Amino acid sequence: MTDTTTDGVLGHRICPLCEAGCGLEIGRRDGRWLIRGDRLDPFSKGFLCPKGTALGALHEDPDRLRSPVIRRGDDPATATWEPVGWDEAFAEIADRLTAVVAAHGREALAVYVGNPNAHSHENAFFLPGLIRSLGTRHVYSASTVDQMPKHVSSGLLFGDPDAIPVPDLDRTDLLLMLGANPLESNGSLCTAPDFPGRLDALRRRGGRLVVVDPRRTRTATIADTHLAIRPGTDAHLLVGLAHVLLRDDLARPGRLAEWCRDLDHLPAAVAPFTPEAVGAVTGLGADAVETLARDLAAAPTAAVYARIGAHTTRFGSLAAWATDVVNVLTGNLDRPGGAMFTLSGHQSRGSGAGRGFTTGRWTGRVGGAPEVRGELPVAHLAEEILVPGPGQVRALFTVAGNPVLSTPDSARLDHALAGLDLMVSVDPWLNETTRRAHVVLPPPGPLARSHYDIGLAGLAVRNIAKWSPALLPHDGPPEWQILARLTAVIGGEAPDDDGRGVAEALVQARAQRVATKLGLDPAEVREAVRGPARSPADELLDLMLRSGAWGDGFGARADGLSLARLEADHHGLDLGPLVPRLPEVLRTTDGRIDLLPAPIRSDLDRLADDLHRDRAGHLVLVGRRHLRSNNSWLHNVPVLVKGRERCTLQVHPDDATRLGLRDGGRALVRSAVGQLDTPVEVTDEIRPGVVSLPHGWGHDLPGVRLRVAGERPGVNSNVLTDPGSIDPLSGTAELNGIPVEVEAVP
Ligand SMILES: Nc1nc2c(c(=O)[nH]1)N[C@H]1C(S)=C(S)[C@@H](COP(=O)(O)OP(=O)(O)OC[C@H]3O[C@@H](n4cnc5c(=O)[nH]c(N)nc54)[C@H](O)[C@@H]3O)O[C@H]1N2
Ligand SMILES: Nc1nc2c(c(=O)[nH]1)N[C@H]1C(S)=C(S)[C@@H](COP(=O)(O)OP(=O)(O)OC[C@H]3O[C@@H](n4cnc5c(=O)[nH]c(N)nc54)[C@H](O)[C@@H]3O)O[C@H]1N2
Ligand code: SF4
Ligand SMILES: [Mo]
Repeated sequence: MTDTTTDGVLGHRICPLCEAGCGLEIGRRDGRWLIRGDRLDPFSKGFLCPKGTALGALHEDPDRLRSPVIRRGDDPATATWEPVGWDEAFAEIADRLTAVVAAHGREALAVYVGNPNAHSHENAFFLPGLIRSLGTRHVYSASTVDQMPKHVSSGLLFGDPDAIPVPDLDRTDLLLMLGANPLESNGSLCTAPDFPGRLDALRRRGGRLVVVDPRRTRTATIADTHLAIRPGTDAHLLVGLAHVLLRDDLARPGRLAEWCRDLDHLPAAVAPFTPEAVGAVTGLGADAVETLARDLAAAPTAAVYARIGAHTTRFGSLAAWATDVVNVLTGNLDRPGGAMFTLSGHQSRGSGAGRGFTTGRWTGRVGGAPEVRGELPVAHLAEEILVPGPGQVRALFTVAGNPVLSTPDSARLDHALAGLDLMVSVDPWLNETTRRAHVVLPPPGPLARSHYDIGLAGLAVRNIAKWSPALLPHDGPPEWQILARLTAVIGGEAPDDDGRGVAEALVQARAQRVATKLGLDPAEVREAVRGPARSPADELLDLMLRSGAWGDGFGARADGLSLARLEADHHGLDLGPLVPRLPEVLRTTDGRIDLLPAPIRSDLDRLADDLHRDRAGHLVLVGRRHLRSNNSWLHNVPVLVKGRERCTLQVHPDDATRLGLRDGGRALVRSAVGQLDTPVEVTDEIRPGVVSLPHGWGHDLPGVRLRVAGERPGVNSNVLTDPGSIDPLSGTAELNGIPVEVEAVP
């Protein structure tokens, strides 16, 4: 660990903020942070964005909590926060938890885990145990306001919800991108540092980019074709593309055919989705649909890629499914230049078959939504807290989440949180959500933890392995230990239990599995990953690396991968371009791709009905992202919020004229569940009939301790999202395409 008072390079750190995971070189000069892209990172090659350069400021944010706090007082406006020691914080949690469980049982406990967990191997390893220890079905996460439709589609198609094909950006000839704006977001479910540079390279080598987005985004501006689709109709469009490919005998699945079940039933299933019907509902016209299908069929290689705008809609799972069906029909699934399965350093090859994927093993108490991957829709959390009866939520644990800004009908959720008997938040800030907690447990800042992107390296456009060490020391416990201590307390251990027993049990259990897989002695495997200053999270990572597809197999392959190799080289390793993985990657029971799984088949009827729904006259709301934001939690860093107001309602000039709105004026936006008063930005970058607000704003709730964010709070767009409108297969909320009414505020 390093001294921050002298000038020079402190070391290298993988940026934990977005999915790109850029390598950063972090140093000090004249008492200031100097953060550059790491040119020796073989994957990000020196790229970074303004958020990465602000990592030092984020770490030093004076509002970031340095010790646990306990809330004294119920009204957030007047409550005070008492800094306490860790033992005292856990004692408070244990007392309240004992009371809740005694009175209401474990079904009254709930957990919500947010987005930054996906960027932490500590949390990835320790959260499952914490969730198990709760012994509840009330498990919620940001996945049901995000990528759950893709897990469902991959689960149904390939038998593995984590087998998500990524577009082979660096080799494709045609990229069809729907509902994504990587020039702001840097990509999602497609780990690709310098996404902009990779798109530029695609075009320079003669490839084409087609962007489908109701807004002329920065990404749309560099595209060859921009199709300004009507929100919520990507599934219709994609199924329409499948229709044309099949109708005109353009489908060339090639070697994929032998692995696919139900290829011959597809034409009937997609029959209603004629170019005429789809052209009308999407607003793109039949010719655009026909042309796009032909272009996909004609391209030497092509990849269809869909994200937030296509997934967080009422037909999110169908859109996710149809994406890969088109990739199959054009023969592009699992081939270079198409959509491929990553095999990064920590991943293992499969056996080609498995237990398959099911949902609905239980259903939600209110709303009746099916369980998906052990989770219920976060859109239903407020009602689960508010509606009395057996199983009513009385205690909530949040880990790295801000659902009061990020999930539907958030004003109601905020109100619901106020009535809990216990709320514990593992979070570094007192924000809109954590201000409702009784106890807040802060993890170390971003520069004081080691990093390996377990989830996101597995979605990279090259096979990679990158680990970076903690650069700065930290006074309190690391986050793995906070989670382990919570697990222990929830499991009935004494509040001063240090969590090391929980951690050791995890390491031993994994060592046992690895030993069984490799035919080794469990005790020797466990000892082999021990390091003098290694955390249990890093030991668990080493177990994965050494037993994975690239691993040294604990001595079996001299040049194989281990954490020691990554510890010796903080720039990371490039393991080469993606390689075909069929059929090994499949985990369906019969080892085939299930092209028309039953849940999809019946949901297609709902989609067909929607082709003819009357949409006239309705304004709809969509979201957007900005390069300098990261969901709700970077608005307290001065360099990231300076400049023009960003939380504005974008309106097309035609709509503005009709509604009497003017640029810089204000509008009242109403949905089925809420209303907002927001500044207006008139711009022809948006499709007529569509308005857009970014999410993650609204920092002016009483009791929020974010001094910089509070100066320009913006409004919370999720006050408008309707928890009653979800994608039924995945439980994912409709965040895009929400019907609204807009009027001028005089
Ligand atoms: N309307 C609308 N709503 C959306 C979206 C949209 O496009 N439109 N997008 C959705 C998407 S894709 C997502 S992922 C969700 C995000 O939803 P959430 O995950 O609920 O929200 P975030 O804003 O990411 O909040 C992250 C929280 O983690 C805390 N945090 C930061 N670093 C750490 C850490 O190292 N450890 C811990 N324990 N905590 C940390 C922050 O202080 C913050 O409280 O929002 C969703 N909501
Ligand atoms: N700078 C920055 N980067 C981020 C984040 C951030 O908040 N800020 N968040 C991170 C997270 S958690 C995620 S999940 C990713 C998300 O990354 P992306 O998926 O790229 O998300 P967005 O940038 O919101 O782009 C979604 C686009 O969908 C469009 N859209 C809205 N409705 C529809 C529709 O019905 N159909 C179609 N085709 N398009 C539609 C919107 O206009 C918008 O341009 O970004 C990550 N990176
Ligand atoms: S693109 Fe993402 S990972 Fe790279 S520096 Fe910016 S925030 Fe960090
Ligand atoms: Mo996300």
